Amino acid sequence: SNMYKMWLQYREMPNKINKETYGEIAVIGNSPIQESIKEELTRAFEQMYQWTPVFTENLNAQIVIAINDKLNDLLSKNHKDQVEHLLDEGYIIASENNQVIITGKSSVALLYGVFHFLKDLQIGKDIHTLNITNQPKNSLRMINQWDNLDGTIERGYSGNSIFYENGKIVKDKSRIKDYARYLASVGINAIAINNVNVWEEETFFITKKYLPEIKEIAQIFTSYGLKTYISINFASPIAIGGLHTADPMDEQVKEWWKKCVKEIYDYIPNFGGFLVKADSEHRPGPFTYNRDHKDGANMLAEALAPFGGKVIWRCFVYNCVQDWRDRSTDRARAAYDHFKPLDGLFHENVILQIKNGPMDFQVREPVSPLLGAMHQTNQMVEFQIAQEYTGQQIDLCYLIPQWKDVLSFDTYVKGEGSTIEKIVAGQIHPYRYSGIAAVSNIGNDENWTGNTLAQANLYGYGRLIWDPSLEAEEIACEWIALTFDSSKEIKNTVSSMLMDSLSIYENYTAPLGVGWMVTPHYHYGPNIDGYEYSRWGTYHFADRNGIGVDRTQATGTSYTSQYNEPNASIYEQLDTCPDELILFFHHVPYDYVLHSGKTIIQHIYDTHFLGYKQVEQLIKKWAMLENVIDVDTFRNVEERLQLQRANAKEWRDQINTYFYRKSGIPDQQKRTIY
Ligand code: BDP
Repeated sequence: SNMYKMWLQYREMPNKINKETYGEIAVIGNSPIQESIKEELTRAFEQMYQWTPVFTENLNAQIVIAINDKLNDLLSKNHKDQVEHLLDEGYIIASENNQVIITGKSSVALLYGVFHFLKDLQIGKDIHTLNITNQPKNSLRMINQWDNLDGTIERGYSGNSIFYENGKIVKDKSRIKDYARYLASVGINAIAINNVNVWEEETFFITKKYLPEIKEIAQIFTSYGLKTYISINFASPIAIGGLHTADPMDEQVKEWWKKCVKEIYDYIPNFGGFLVKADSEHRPGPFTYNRDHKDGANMLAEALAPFGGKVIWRCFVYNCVQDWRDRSTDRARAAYDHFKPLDGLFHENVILQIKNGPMDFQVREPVSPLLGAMHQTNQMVEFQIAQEYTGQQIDLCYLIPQWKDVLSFDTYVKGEGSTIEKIVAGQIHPYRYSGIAAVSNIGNDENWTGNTLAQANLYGYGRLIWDPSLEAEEIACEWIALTFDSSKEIKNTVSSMLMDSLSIYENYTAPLGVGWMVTPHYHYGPNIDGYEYSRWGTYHFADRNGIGVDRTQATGTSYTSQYNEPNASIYEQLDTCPDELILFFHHVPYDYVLHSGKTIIQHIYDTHFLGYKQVEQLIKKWAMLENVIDVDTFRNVEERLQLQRANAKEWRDQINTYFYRKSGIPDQQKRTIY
């Protein structure tokens, strides 16, 4: 169905480009990437124009796709200079003497150029007037699959894995190939193919038992410009190597990893490297041996370095068995406390992967203070496209605005203007490698993402990390135009739904940055005290007098001191702390008055009544599209919106009644609170 094709619909175009003129396309070179280019052009032209292009090596063709040094003198001086200045992945699309020339310095640049070209044709641009120069702002643009070999997906909300089923790697890899196409079309260039939690059998991924098949997967991704990474089990030397220790300083352990890595590269010569979750949520790591994270990461880095491989080491390290009675442990502090002291001690092929916030992908969190705090250690930020805490691809929640907020946050680590965007692009500190990673939201549902509108998050992720200066709305409109068509009605309605969705979700869920209040383990739907007395370190501390976590230096956990000035003081002081984060940083009475002029309690009531109403409005808006959008998509979203409504109602009623009972303060507007 249409939903399967996501944003590569290649709908039939009314304004055909004709076969007589454009029927022959020159694609120079025959690497696997050039083969992908030909396949994609064939698919697109057959569907959009109903004819099949013929491929040639003749540079006189009307469309020429070739690396710049294969172009002879086709390019004007001006364009030649432009290409010279491009990064390896950058491309230009030039209209010269009635020819369309797509070029760059590498095959993958051509692939990106071709996807851009096809996108422009699909949205109706005139083929004669294309003149584009484009290149990515971030060098590592990565996707993390949290897929397990048994076919389940950790935090997967759209069916099962497209990579694995019943303890095996899938035989038919055609869907993996389609996934590679989608990812490449938005510029993703790296993928970790298994869950960061590496259970028993997945530990063997780095051995002969699985490498022949992983090699096949890697080849598919290679032909679309993506490097393959594997998540590893830090205790592998014990679990599968027959050693009695996984101590990173042990010579035998080091040797074991070197051999292991060598074997991987025998199978996969352009293997990306390892993604590692160590000493995190009960996963093994260097702490067991009284070593620290640099010891663990560097040991792996040494094994990978001779082959150009990288270690992506996650910083999601915290005490997950802490006690709410012990106010000296604050989960928010953990990543910075663990890693900041190690700055400068990691090898240059190690990159630290840091979640965007200090907690865990909540609808609202401050930006992690660790980002940018390490001047001599490569860093990348981690987002979550899968909506674990933001509606699980049932509720509508377009996340690009949230990520834009993160990227534009000014850390002041090197004075004003030290934004996250510049830090992860390697413009503030001289990082050797850096970039952005995110947890994928796809599964084997027909439409890939459960809620079809959640496709916008995957599309938007790729577009945003390629070029963080794009606006969230611009990305939404682009996605809509490609996925549906360019009718004004669809565009206006769907883009307004997407653009409003994050704040709607925030309105009916946990208030003012406090986070959580979700059903334990599943993380969907409200359970206000679900985690309150548990050991995961995720508390709201609501009592009869007030709510929020005191993270100030003056009276709290001192988390605020992990920020540079002026941020530290802004968060520390009640009167400057932004409303939307007040409960993340402060414990305040219910009648505390926000900058908005409302008390905390009235804000809670108002946003929760409003959030539910807004979901009803989403339903009405969507209903207007019944006759203009394809039936499958229409029903899919309609169904999800009904579930969202039920969810919003649960949240509204539970939150409002809970805080009414705790505070004893009635709603000024006298609405019914159950
Ligand atoms: C949390 C998830 C958990 C992941 C963990 C992680 O609840 O399933 O394993 O993050 O990122 O968000 O490692």
